[in-house]
Amino acid sequence: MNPSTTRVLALAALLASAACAPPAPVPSAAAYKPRTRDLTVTMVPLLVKEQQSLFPFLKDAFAEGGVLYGKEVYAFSPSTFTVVEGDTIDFHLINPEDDEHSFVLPDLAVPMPGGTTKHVTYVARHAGIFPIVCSVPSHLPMMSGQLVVLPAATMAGT
Ligand SMILES: [Cu+2]
Repeated sequence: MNPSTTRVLALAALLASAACAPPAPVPSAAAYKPRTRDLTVTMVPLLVKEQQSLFPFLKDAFAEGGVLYGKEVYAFSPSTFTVVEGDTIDFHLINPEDDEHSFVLPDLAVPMPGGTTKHVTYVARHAGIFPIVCSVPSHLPMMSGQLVVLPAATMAGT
């Protein structure tokens, strides 16, 4: 093999290896920057004793042996919140009626007497799905919700 042929083969081998080489690393997307999110939550009655004249079926439901005996149905509106790990949540809580409620998350318990509004700050430190409940026994298990905290790594570049 003459020197010129050797050089051509070496060059071809070099080009072939370059073509099969893994692509250059793409710079990773910018890390997620935690945000502050304003969330307003209103505590609302859905099926409560005051409605028995409006919905006659409630008399049986609330009576002893009825499907809602010892209970009333209230809700957080909205009841599911989605944020990202590291976000700060400014909860604006509103209880417009005369019944007492509470807003309970891991590491947070806010009593909500009737006719009150409260502003509380909560940092979503860990990814996961966390229950939100009202701790008044007659409101459980219906008055509940979820805080969904997405992993920050999945939100890079957003
Ligand atoms: Cu409640």
